Amino acid sequence: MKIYNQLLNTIKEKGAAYLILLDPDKLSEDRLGVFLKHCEKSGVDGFLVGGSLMINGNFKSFVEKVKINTNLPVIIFPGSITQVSSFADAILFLSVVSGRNPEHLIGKHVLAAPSIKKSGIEPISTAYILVESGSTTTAVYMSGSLPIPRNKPDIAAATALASEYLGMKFIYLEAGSGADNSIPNEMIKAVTSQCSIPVIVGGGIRSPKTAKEKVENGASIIVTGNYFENENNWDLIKDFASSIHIKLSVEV
Ligand code: 1GP
Repeated sequence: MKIYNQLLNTIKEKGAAYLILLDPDKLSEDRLGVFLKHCEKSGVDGFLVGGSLMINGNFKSFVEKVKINTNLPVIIFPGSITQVSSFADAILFLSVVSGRNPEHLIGKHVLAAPSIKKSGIEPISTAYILVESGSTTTAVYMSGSLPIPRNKPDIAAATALASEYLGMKFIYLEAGSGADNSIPNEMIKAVTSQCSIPVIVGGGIRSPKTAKEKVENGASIIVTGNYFENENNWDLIKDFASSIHIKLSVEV
């Protein structure tokens, strides 16, 4: 089954899906296998792999190692056009629709499309919406674009709706990795009340309670990254997963 359909099924069955972002620059390959197994046992639904920079990590060997160590979907969340690998199952084909930088709206995509085709992985077109979250995030800086002000849910909703009309399959509301503040609940509500495609929410989510609030306001997929780069927090993965899987917790 295609990864996109698999995610839609998970959302339908569990109320929302939980993805963990693995940044090759920040996670040591030595502990990767242990971490992935722990995530699987804790109820995680899949992994995003990517990073804004690739300073220490080796992207291709990292993706291969992830794929060898898990049966869950492995989806590239590219920080640059070099982050393509046939070992992954799919790639979020991101267009930074919150900005007006043509390179991140279509330019990089033209360069990346042939290598994605060659790799055989599934591209999932995703409207990437950067939202102001306190201080300048790496995603905002690297994209050379302005984020949507966090007190302007209507702009986010109109942007998301336009993206749906353009044929995008997911909306990704991004506060940025390690953001001071996560995406405001009112903004998630405004976007999900306008759109019929699933909305991914990530950036600055550091507690199961916050994750649950995002789902209650309409998010279909929650992404966390930063928080579990600290091994001391691993015990909480299960709590995050059960807070996000709102349908399962209702039935228990
Ligand atoms: C970043 O949305 C993801 O692209 C995850 O953010 O690392 O803050 O959890 P965090």
